[in-house]
Amino acid sequence: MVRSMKPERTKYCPGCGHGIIHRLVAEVVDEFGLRERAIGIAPVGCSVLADLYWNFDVVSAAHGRAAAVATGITRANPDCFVLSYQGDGDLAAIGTAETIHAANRGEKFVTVFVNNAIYGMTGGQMAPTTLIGQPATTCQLGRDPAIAGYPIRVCELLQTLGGVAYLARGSVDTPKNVLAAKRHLKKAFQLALDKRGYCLVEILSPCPTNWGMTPPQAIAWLRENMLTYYPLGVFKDVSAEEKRA
Ligand SMILES: Cc1ncc(C[n+]2csc(CCOP(=O)(O)OP(=O)(O)O)c2C)c(N)n1
Ligand code: SF4
Repeated sequence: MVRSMKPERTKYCPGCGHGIIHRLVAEVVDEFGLRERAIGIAPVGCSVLADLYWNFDVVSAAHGRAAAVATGITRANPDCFVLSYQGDGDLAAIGTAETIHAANRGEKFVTVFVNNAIYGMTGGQMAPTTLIGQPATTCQLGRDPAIAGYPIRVCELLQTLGGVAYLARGSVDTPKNVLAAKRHLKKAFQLALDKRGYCLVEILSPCPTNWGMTPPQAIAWLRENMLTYYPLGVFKDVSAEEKRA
C-alpha cells in the first residue's frame, strides 16, 4: 500500500501521464518517510487535481506562481519537505521568472515538471514546449518557429544556474523509463533533503486528449517526437560532480 496515495479513482483522461507521475511521487514520499512533513504545491493546470490523490498536505497556487509559493513555505518551514508539481504552461510560460529565479537562488525544494507539450486543462493551446510542426488550437497548422519561437528545453536552460543541485529528464512511455524517472525523483528528494539547492525532475508525459490521439498512439508519438527533441538523462548533479572532483 502506498500511504501517500488516497484510494480514489482517477479523474484524469484515459492514457494521461499525470496519474503515473502522481504515483511515483507518492511512492518516493513514502520511501523517504516524508508523508507527515511533505507539502505539495499544485498550481493551475491539470496538476491542480493532485490533492484529490495525494495523501499529504497540498496547497494550490495561482497559475505560474508555484515556485514563489514553494519558496515562501520552504523558508518559513525549513523542517517541511516541499515539492511543486507543475505543467509546462505553468512552469515555462506564465511562471518563467519564478522558476528561473527560484532555481538561481538555490531554493531548497523539489520541482516535478510535467512536460506534455501542450496546455492540457484549457483545451490544447500552444505551450512553450510545443514541438515545431505540432498542431495546437492556437496554431492549427503546427508550431512555426518564425512566429512562435522554438520549444524551450527547461533542463538545458537551467543547467548553468549556480543554485541548481539536480536536473534530470525522464519519461513515462515505457516501464523502464518509469523506473528511471523514479530514480531521478529519489535523487532529487535526497539532494533537497540535504539542503543542496534547487532540484527539478522533468517528466515527458502524454496528453492523448489534446494531442487528438488514442492512448497507444500518444505513447508512440511521444517516443518518436518528444524523445528526440527532449533527450532523457541527468543534466546536473552536484553530488556526482563532487565525486568526480
Ligand atoms: C493568470 C491565469 N492565466 C491563465 C489561466 C488559464 N489557464 C488555466 S490552466 C492553463 C494551462 C495549463 O497548462 P499546463 O501548465 O501545461 O498544465 P496541464 O494542464 O497541461 O497539465 C491556463 C492557461 C489561469 N487560470 N490563470
Ligand atoms: S487534458 Fe491532457 S493533461 Fe489534462 S487530464 Fe487530460 S490527458 Fe491529462
